Amino acid sequence: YSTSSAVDNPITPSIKVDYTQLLINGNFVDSASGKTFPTYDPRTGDVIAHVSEGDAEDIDRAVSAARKAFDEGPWPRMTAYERSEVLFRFADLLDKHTEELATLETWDNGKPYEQSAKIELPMISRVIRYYAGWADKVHGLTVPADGPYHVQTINEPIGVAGQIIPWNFPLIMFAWKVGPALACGCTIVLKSAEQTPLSALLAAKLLHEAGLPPGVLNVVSGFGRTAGAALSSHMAVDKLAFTGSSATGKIVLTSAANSNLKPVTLELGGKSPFIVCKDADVDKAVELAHFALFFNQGQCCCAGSRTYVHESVYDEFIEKAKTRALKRSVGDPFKAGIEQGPQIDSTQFKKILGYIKSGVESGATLVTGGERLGNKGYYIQPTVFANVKEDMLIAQDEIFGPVQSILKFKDMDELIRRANQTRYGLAAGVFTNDLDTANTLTRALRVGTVWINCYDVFDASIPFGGYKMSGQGREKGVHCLSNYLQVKAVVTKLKNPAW
Ligand code: TXE
Repeated sequence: YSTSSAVDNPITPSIKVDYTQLLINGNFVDSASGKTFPTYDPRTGDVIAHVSEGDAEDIDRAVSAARKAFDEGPWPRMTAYERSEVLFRFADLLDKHTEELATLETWDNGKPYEQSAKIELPMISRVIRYYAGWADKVHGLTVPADGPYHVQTINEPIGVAGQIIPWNFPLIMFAWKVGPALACGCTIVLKSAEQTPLSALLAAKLLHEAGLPPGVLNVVSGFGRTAGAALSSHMAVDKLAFTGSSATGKIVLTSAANSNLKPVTLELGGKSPFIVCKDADVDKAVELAHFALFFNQGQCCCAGSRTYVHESVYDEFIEKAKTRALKRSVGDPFKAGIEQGPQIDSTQFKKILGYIKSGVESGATLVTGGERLGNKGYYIQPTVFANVKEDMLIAQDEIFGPVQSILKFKDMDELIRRANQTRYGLAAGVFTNDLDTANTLTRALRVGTVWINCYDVFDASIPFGGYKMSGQGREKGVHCLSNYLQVKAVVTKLKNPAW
């Protein structure tokens, strides 16, 4: 690997952390208990800052603020255009503060700074602008019902939205959740992930600077079992949106049902196939398959984590995948040219090393990697396994790390059966120039997104979500709006039906 010596000599970030308290009703406040928790730098395991730790009482305070801001306004009663103006101003502020936001994101999460600043921040302001544009285009229908009635539908905001987000893309998850909810006129209590609480606080501060009234967005940092559980079971929350593991997805769905039956959208784990067909240009396929798996340290719900390669190009592919993994530049994410930083924390780090061990023990061939890198922090060598079979744990479970599992296939029917042989159904990649192969696979794969000759294309307008245990509902695009709306039918009797 072209590792950087900076793995053991981390660069000091150029900013200081300004916001560590909870954001409730437009003010930064301590948690009711006064407790704080540390957030760590994944490059070293050192503490970056102590952050206010919200639990049930703080969620209660935040929900009351959001409830009042919804029930008494002004947010849901402002004109849709006024709401869109706030979001447009917020997007401008995101652009203006890119350096600060990207620095916090990299510091707290470990992802390469160039990725935070040049890929993610522009995506984030783009998503906000996309939903800003929708605010005044959410409208109902006129319905041609039988009888002497004039019938219309009105789309109304659903109310107070509870939103629980993970640590792998803290700001992107913030934008995907907050953008559509605000455009629809909802108010929000957002719980960030305990590993990465920092960037959401700064983003929420900027949203207030853009003109968001107090109480419309409340941000509570804290843990899942306390703050997250209190939010998902709260009786005054009207809707819950969750992104995280399938195991926790089941828990939040259950507590939503057991409390007030609030509707839930879930964006959960995946084990997505990336399929390299026999006609593929092997060099290009290797590069795309590498990106599909290793991007963001492999910590993507839609990572192409089962690389299926046709037997006719399999040996060549393995050799080249190895060469590419060896070339991957791993090091301090603040250094220029770094492709891979550390994993998020020691739990994930140990989980990934455990899966690598299990891969070796179950008989897969370790082609390269397999060890930690450096002596500090949570860096892992880019790892490639060949001869992987579906019944191995590494082909079934979400590893969420830089571990590529390569499987060999022969014919299409067999491939389709095997690619669908998973409890997940988030995404798939297909690499081919054959139209019929691409169309057949697109129709046969039970997944929410098929990327053909591309991967991880996340335009704001494209719906994203999973089949099977990868989730329920869709985010982004027009499809996400319905998550935050209620439909009211209005039936008016006509005195003179002739008109
Ligand atoms: O996830 P959790 P974790 C997968 C990935 C990873 C594994 C575990 O495989 O290795 O999940 O990661 C909150 N009630 N993904 O433990 O627990 C929690 O505080 C309410 C895939 O981080 O799902 C955090 O805010 N909330 C994924 C959020 O849920 C609870 C991204 C996610 O944490 C809660 C992240 C509870 N009882 C991990 N328990 C993706 N789809 O992209 C936890 N939380």
